[in-house]
Amino acid sequence: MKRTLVTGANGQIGSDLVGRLRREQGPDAVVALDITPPAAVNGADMGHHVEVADVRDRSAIERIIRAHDVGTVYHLASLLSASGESQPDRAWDVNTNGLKNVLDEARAHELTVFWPSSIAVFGPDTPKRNTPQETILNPDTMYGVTKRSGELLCRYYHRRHGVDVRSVRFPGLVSYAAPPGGGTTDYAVDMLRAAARGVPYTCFLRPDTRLPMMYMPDALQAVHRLMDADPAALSVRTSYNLTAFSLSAEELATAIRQRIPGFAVTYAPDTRQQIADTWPASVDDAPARTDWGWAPTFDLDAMVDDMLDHLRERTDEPKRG
Ligand code: AKB
Repeated sequence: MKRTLVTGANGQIGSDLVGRLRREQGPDAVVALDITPPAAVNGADMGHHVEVADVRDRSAIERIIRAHDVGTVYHLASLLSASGESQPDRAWDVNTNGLKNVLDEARAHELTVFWPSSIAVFGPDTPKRNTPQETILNPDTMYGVTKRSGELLCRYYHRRHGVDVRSVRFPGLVSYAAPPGGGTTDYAVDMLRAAARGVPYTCFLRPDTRLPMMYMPDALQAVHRLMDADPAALSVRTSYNLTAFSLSAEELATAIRQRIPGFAVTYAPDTRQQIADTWPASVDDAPARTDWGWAPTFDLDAMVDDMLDHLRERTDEPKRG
């Protein structure tokens, strides 16, 4: 049996994706890799395999792929946009060389790869509304530069070496299992968490900052559909545009206030505002819909309801220890 390797397994997407893969394939089929050990319990108790390694270390990645007889890699390990601006050298190294290591291993071992790109590939000169699949791609951040370079690497390895690597340009992702860290769209999760705890929130973006967003169950659904698709149907081998809904910080605050009257939000934009200002307000994801049947199921209201339900459950949980 070929196993599935998830890098960046402790991160925002990884935490949810590992759970979904365990349910679909069985715990023994899943190998969760991260640069730090998982927080909760030791790997053996989780049932799936756990590896601690740095994606920049190709020999470690190769050893893990051989040891677990890996057939598919979900390569999620990455620094996000705000972290990338504070640590640009590390962002280049982890994001670009980490991806190249995985693609080289995919070529050597005939692996299928999923790799997330981002709306960060777009820049200040990209059309802001309904941003098309094929458009101007001049990112202003190191994160965006690594994602755009990564997209070109993916297409190169597919065309030149036949590597089956598939990718989507994720918008901001909202989820409750593991918090995001170091991103620009993190404010949405932070605001919902504050609301569920009953504390006021200071937003690091302006109230009118509108960005494309998606709830995690839809993100996982997209990954599943894309990885299941007939390779012949995939017309995009850089990365597919993808969106669910667009949202401003003020609109999120209003949606929360409809459920939690009196929830207080103040605005103190910081350097992340400059990043957000270079990203689109909405994205056209027609090729993903046509090629592999992408269709989101959560809109803003459904997402806010579900997030608050789950976050409140967690807040209500009796503290252990
Ligand atoms: C970030 O804000 O950096 C990420 C992204 C949009 O890729 N969430």
